[in-house]
Amino acid sequence: MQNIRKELVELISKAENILLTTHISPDGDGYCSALALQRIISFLGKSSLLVTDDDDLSRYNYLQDGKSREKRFHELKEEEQNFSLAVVLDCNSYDRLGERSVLVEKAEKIIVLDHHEAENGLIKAELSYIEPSFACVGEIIFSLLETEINRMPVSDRLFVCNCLYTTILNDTNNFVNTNTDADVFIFASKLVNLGVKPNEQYRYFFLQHSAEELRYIGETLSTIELHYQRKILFMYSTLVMSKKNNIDPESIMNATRWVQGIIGIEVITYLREEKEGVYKISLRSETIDVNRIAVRYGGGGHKQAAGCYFYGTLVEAKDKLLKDVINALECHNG
Ligand SMILES: [Mn+2]
Repeated sequence: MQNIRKELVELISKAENILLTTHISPDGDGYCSALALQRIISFLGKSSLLVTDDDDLSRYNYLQDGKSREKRFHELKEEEQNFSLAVVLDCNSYDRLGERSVLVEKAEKIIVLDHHEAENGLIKAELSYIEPSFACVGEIIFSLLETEINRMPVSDRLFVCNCLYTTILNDTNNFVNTNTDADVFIFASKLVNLGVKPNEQYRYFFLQHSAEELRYIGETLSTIELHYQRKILFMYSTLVMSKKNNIDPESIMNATRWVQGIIGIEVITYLREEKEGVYKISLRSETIDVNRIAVRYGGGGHKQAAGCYFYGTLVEAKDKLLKDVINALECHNG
């Protein structure tokens, strides 16, 4: 860890211009750890640019204080696409960078900080720290740069800590996912010591629903089906549902959060229509390794939460997926 820290600080201090980026459909871990790292990097005297796709990230606006430097990939002019250092967070695979993979490929040096299982298309990097034992990438950043964070001016430090706390909220689902361990609580308590107010951060992150969002979720929940002796929950959202409720599904939390804890359910399978013939699949399970299923579809994630895309009809997606999930459950049960 000490060596990683040294290398990290050295690579940053030698870099001319730094790219920060994360996986497609950025989440509260990838995006907020990038916001935090950017502020730490600027404390180290370097500027960096956080580049994302066109996703609606407005649900994170409450964190912002106007000092972050961000651009959308399509806004970058040709001459703005060269970086001396690319830092990839919460992602270890070119496949999950989407179009932004060209930026990383072109960068002179690359750092990867991640906690996912190593995926297809692994990014070759000068410094690659992929450690699935961390609950979130925010925890990796804090472990590596705690000294710097403690030295930062109060307002910047609070910004960093709120962003890092959000990475915990996102990846542990407010300390309930199985990745919640003693280290997460120690990390969180340090952030609270530095001024984070857990009640506020929880409210901002989890409770900002519009009535339309809940109506959309309600319509999604009304599609729930149970399969395989009620062990598999299947549900879906359609474009009609999101249009009718004026919802951008990317801008709200994944609907699977509303069906966790249903008695007897071992696997949650959620399909969301992205455009005609394209479905985004979310898999959740505490019994089987759903990452192994997602990888087969070109996706990935964690053992207990993973995602991928399916090209075809809803019926085809459902048939194929249920077969794969049932297979995995049968293997698991021997
Ligand atoms: Mn993560």
